[in-house]
Amino acid sequence: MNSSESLFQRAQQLMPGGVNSPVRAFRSVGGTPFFTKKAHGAYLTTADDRDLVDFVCTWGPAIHGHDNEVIREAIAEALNKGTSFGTPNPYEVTMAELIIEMVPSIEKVRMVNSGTEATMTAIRLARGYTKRNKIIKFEGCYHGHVDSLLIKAGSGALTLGNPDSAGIPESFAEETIVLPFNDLEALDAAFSKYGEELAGVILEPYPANIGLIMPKSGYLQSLRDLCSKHGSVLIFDEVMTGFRVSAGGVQEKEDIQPDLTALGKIIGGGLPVGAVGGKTEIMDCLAPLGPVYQAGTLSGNPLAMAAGIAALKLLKESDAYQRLEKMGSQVQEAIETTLQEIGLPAQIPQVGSMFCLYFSEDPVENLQDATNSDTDRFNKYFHACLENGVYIPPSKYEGNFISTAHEQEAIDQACDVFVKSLHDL
Ligand code: KE4
Repeated sequence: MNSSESLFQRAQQLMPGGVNSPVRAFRSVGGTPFFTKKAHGAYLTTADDRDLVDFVCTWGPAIHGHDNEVIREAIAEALNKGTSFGTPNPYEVTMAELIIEMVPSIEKVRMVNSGTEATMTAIRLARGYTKRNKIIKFEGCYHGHVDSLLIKAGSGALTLGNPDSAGIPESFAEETIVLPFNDLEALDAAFSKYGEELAGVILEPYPANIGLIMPKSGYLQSLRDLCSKHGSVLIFDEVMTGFRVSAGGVQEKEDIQPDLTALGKIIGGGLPVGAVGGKTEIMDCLAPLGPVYQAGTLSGNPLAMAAGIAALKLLKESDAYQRLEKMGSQVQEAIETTLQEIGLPAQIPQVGSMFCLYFSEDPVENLQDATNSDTDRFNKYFHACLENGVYIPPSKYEGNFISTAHEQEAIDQACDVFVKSLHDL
């Protein structure tokens, strides 16, 4: 009675779409979503007692795999002292010190409870600090379900075909300018037209809610220069890429200093968390110091802080990124070789432990290219992988994640399945 099928039947009577987050519903790939009853290392165990190699990693947080012993013990130790105090606590100080040490541009940080809260706060800070209203975002970038950012958004919004959510007043949308990513002309034109009205620009520096798209050479630097020239706040949404592509995120890899950074996922070790950080002069606009209000009952709660501190220390003290890059390259090469063998046109961008697969003849450089990639073929590939014991994200617009726990058995097993699934297409 507790099969995924029966659980989903019950769930659909109780929760909209039977889920607590839309992308989990398998609406674009079709079929009934499996329920997970436990997870360990690189594997999920479903309610139907199937063990699956997991390339979703709970959408990014599980960079050390599931049920990591060090993180579990850190949570257990914190749990012995209580769950939430609603007062400052020592864990928050340690977490703030770690984030400031590891992320190049962050001088001060505010903990929140989700990536959405982090980007929402960053937008409000940019507007409060500059006393301007307009924001630039990019087609397909997803920054959580923030009213002024759910416009031509990616991830689940795109998967379900409603990148512009209902319920957002025109007056909000008018303050958001949406540009194609990687298009320097469009960027120049927007700054020429709106320059002094622009409070800020927010982007995923490596957009991974439309698959995985790399910025063209010089694009991020041009964006940095334009923001500096016009006094607009440059916001890197590194909720996904932070601590994922390197210890200091994209901003460390590309040596670009944003003014504000949104973080989440990995810094909670699997518990609810987000953070916004950046230049002191901007961050000090936040209450109780400044006029930009922001608050949260469970912000900085000791359990999420303890889990996140353990996760970050594991990254800091190990050669995790070299190991993750090695596995990412192994997957990329296995798929690339197979695509050439069978003459199947597809693109497989990969950076470190992030990759995706577009069934597209041409390189994918923006939302339009990603949308044009073959959805039916992706969906067949998704189900072939799942039938063979590998769970990749249930949407062509989502990125895949590898954890250090995938070494070496799970990654070898998965590569065999990827190759077989491509041959079966
Ligand atoms: P949360 O509010 O879901 O913690 O974070 C929102 C967010 C912000 N910025 C970026 C770059 C993100 O990728 C996300 C959330 N990512 C999606 C997956 N692409 C979360 C999965 C889901 O929505 O269920």
